[in-house]
Amino acid sequence: MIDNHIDDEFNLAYMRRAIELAKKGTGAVNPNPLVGAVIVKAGRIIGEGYHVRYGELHAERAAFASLADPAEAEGAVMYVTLEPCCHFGKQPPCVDAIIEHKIRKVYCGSDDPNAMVAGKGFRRLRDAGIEVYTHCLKDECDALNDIFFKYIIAKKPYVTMKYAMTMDGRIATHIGASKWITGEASRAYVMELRNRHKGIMAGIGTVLADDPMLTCRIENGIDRDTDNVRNPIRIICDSKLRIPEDSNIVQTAVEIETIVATTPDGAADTAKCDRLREKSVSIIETDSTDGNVDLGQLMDILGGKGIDGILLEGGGELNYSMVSEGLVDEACVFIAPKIFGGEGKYSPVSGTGVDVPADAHMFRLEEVRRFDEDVMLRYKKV
Ligand code: AOF
Ligand code: ZN
Repeated sequence: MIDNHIDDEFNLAYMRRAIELAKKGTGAVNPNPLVGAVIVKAGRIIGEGYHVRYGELHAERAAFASLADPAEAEGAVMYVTLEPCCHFGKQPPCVDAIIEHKIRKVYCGSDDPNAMVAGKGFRRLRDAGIEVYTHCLKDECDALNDIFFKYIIAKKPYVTMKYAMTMDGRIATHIGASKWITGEASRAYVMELRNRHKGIMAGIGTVLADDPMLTCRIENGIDRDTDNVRNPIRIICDSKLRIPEDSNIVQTAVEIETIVATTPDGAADTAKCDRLREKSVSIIETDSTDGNVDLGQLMDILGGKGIDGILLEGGGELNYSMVSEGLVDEACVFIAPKIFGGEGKYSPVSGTGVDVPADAHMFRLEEVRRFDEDVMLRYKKV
């Protein structure tokens, strides 16, 4: 049950503003959450802020820092998209700042599942006599932090599988040509997805076929005020260490963090490993039972390195392996209004496949969005 006054149009408008602010941290706060905060007094916004960059001020303290005079906060109302923290991390507890500034009332969106916070933030505020209302625009606030919510509990990356296909489900023509399937608007959105995820993952097949860069090329269409646009860490699954030393990815590894994940078999070529390392490529070796990289183990290792989200832009084999091992949390499927035909070799998800429909890997439809003549369907794992 939502309290009536949470639904008050002014409250919703202030929380929407806090959500807009939170989004400005996209690409720069990981593995922390996106958080925005607004301070309101006498029907006027007197301060606002957001978590700008990992390790820096939290949204609430950024909002206090924006006040013309800190004393103005006395008796004001704060709108914050996430439960305020109550622990010492890289930053001191936000609840202390809220109490010290004599805020009268706090509206929050999401609960913070971080075990250090998880309800204790709300309790500290209430114990200090502050009125606290939770779950104001909860769904919208929660949608900011799918990545954080998984990572803070599981310590494994949230994986978004992305692919673009034709109406007949092809990711390339029968001779393997794939540039381009979708239009510019879809491709621009993919750059936003690359910005949102700390890592981007592809298979060696994609590297050999397309020699991609896997960088984030955002020119417009995104708020660049904060200069937050950065390239994701590139992760290439390469069981046999076939990656060409003159590939675009290896050649640019000095500037853009690059990881090659391989097996004991691939790592046996120690001379190649050394040459790749000299070119700044990091090599992760996982166990292997079937000749392939152990993807579950790889996710644990990447999580341990603080990689909280991965955009999976695999070919069919890698996509299927990730899906069948239950490692895909979300799928963004772009469909272009064209038909390629052909034998069906170029499928977005291939592998062995299931035998009967009852064994299908199930997802729930979350969003249907149009990008000019393309559509994007967004699904979450059930
Ligand atoms: C907030 N407001 O803006 C953020 C919060 O190491 P630290 O100090 O940056 O703490 C990170 C944790 O604090 C993070 O895991 C999450 O629980 C919370 N993030 N909390 O009140 C913010 N970014
Ligand atoms: Zn905080």
